[in-house]
Amino acid sequence: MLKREREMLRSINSNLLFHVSQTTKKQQSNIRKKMSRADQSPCFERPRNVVKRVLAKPQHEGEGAVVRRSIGRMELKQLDPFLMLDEFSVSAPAGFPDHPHRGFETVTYMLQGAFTHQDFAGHKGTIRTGDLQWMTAGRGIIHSEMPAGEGIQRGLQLWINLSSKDKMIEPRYQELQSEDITRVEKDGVDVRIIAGEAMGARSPVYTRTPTMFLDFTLKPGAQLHQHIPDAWNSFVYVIEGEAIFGNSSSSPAAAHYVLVLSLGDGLSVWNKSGRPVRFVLIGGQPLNEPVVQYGPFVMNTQAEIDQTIEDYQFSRNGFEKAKHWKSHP
Ligand code: FJH
Ligand code: FE
Repeated sequence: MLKREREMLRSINSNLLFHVSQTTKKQQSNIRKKMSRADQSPCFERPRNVVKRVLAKPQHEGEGAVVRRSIGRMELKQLDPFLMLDEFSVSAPAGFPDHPHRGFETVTYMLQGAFTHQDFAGHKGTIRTGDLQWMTAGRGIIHSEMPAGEGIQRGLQLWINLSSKDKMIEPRYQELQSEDITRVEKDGVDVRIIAGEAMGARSPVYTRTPTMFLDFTLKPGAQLHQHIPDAWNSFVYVIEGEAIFGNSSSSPAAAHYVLVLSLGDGLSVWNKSGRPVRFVLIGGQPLNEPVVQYGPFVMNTQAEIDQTIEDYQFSRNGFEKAKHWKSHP
C-alpha cells in the first residue's frame, strides 16, 4: 500500500471526508477494499509474522566470557546478510583479547557499563552505555575488546557480512555516543535509531550492506507498526520484558529469544503485558552470495579463506601492522 493511500485510509478512519471527497469513485472503492483487509492488519499489505523462535542460551566465548548467541548458533547458522548476534553480560577480567577479523562488519552496542577496544592501527577508545561502534573490518583488523569499569558490562555485537566487492576495502570506524543517537518518542513507543529509519527519523550511520537496526522500548499497552523493506531478512531479539510480535493472537515472546520474521512489508508489535518491553529489530538486504567462514574470517570461497590465513600468519595484505603489535593490558 502506498504511503499516500495509507494516509487516505487514516483520514477515512477519522472521518475527515474532505480528503476522500477529492478522490475519484474508483479510488474510493480501492481504498475501501484495502480497508477491509486492513482490519486484520491496519498498516501493512503483507504483515510479517514469526517463523522461528529460538532461545539464545549462554555459551563460552573468548577468554572466560559467556555470551548468549542467537544468530550464528547451530539452529540459526546465518540469516543473510547477518552472521552472528551475541548478547554479552559479564564482568572483567573476561573478554576478547587480541584477535583478527576480515570480510565483514561488527556492530557493538552497549546496554550497560563500558568496553575498551584497541587495534593494531592505534585506534583506541571506550564505549559506554548507549554508545555504538560500527566497525568495517574489510581487508583486516586485529583488535582487543575488554570490559572496562566495575560490575556487569552488558552489550550486543552483531556481525554483518560484506559483499564480495567490499570484503577487501580499507577498515573504517563509525562511532556514535549515546547522546548522538537519534531518538524518537511517541504514543508509548521509544526508539533509538542505530541504523536505517523509524518514526520519521534517520540514523547518520552509513551501512555498506543495506541494514536497519532499531532499539525499541514499548510501555505497557503500546503498539508499534514498523515498515521493513519487502525482501529484506529480519529478526527481533528481546532484551527485557515480553510482547506479542506479528499476529496478535500469537503467544508473547520473552527476553533472550530471537524471532526470525517472514518476508513482508512491516511488523506489528503489541505490549500486552504490565511492564515495559525492550527489543532490537534488525533487518538487512540479503547478499545472496556463498559464505565460507573460518572463525573471525568470512569470505566467499575456501581459497580466499586459505589466502586469509596465510596473510594473517605472514602479516600481509592488510595485516602488515600485526608484525609488532600487542594490545596494552
Ligand atoms: C583466546 N582468545 C578465543 C578467543 C576468541 C575471541 C568471538 C567473540 C564478541 C562480543 C560479543 C558481545 C559483545 C558488547 C561488547 C563483543 C565474539 C562484545 C563473537 C567470536 C569468535 C577473542 C580472543 C580469544 O566479540 O562487545 O557485547 N563476540 C565471535 N571470539 C573472540 O573474539 C581464545 C585465547
Ligand atoms: Fe572482535
